Order: sequence, then structure tokens, then C-alpha cells
Amino acid sequence: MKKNLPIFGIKASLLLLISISLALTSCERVQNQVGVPSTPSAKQAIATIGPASDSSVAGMAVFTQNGDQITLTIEIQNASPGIHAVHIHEKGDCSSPDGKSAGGHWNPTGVAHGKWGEGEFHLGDIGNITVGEDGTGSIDLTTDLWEIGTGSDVDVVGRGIIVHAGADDFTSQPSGAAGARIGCGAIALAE
Ligand SMILES: [Cu+2]
Ligand SMILES: [Zn+2]
Repeated sequence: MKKNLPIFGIKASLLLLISISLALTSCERVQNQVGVPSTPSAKQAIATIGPASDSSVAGMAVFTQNGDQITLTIEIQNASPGIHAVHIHEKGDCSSPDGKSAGGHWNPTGVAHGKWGEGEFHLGDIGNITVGEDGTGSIDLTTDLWEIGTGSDVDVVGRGIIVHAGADDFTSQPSGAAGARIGCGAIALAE
């Protein structure tokens, strides 16, 4: 009798485990059956911006899709007061201290560098952020020229956000003569 007890104990625990998992499974089923229509949540991509070239720049870029429109909001902190160019660069790679690992301007349409919305411009030519005395600044842009998470040529996911030391003059080729890269963030799909 005593010999059998441990085995019986194991069997009992197994039974208990099985019944717990069955109970959990049926709970899930019940929850899934509760008829809240599944509204697909808005697609989002984000980039956490960190320092490059010995700056202490920090910030966040958020892309939010609404229909075929994508709104980008970028906020930065700890930047020097003045005008700073911000672009989407080819690669979401911020591994090099100078930010050059992010490559050149993201330019899937193969056109000249320029000012957003005027003539030719790269799909990465976001523009300039004005940073105040408190070291913060922001920029918003809404467009139907980008996509989020589609894997197409115009998908922003996997690209990089770069903040520059200087202003974009919107004319110098290939990148607006905006100077050193002082902030970098890789754009990733938000779950
Ligand atoms: Cu740039
Ligand atoms: Zn450009």
C-alpha cells in the first residue's frame, strides 16, 4: 500500500493539472465568445531616440496610422536651443557613436533632397525642429506617402530617425547640410 501512495500522489497531481488547464481553456473560450466586435487597433510604429556624437539628446518618434494617413509626432529633449534637422534615414541602425550607421536619407522614390511637400523631396525629409531654451522641441507631420508594417518600399519600419546638430537648408545635396548626427532611433512596429 505504502509503495503505491507516491504514484497515486503523482497521478492525483497530474489530474489536478489537467483539470486546471481544462478550466482555464474553457474560461478563454467563454471570453472569446463574448461578442465584442474586434476593432483592429490603429497601427503604430515607434522610435526611441537616444544620443549620438556625444550629445545628450533623447526623444521619441511615434507613427500612427488612421486609414491611409499616417501621423508622425517627434518630441526631443536635451538639445541645444535653435533649429535641428530631423530625417528618416535608410537603416534603423544606431550602433555607431556618430549615427552614421543609419545610412543616408531614406529615399525609396529616388529623387532629390528637398523640403517636404514642395517639388522633389526624399520620403525621409521630415524638416526642422525648433528647440527652445528648455532644450525641447517637437514636430508633427501627416501624410499618405508612408506605410507601417507592410514590408513595402515605403514602409517606415526598420528605418532610422536622425536628429542633426544644424538646420536643413532644403537645397544642399544629398542631405541639406544639416551637420553632425546628434540623435538616433530605430523605427520598430509597436505591439
Ligand atoms: Cu538626416
Ligand atoms: Zn533628404
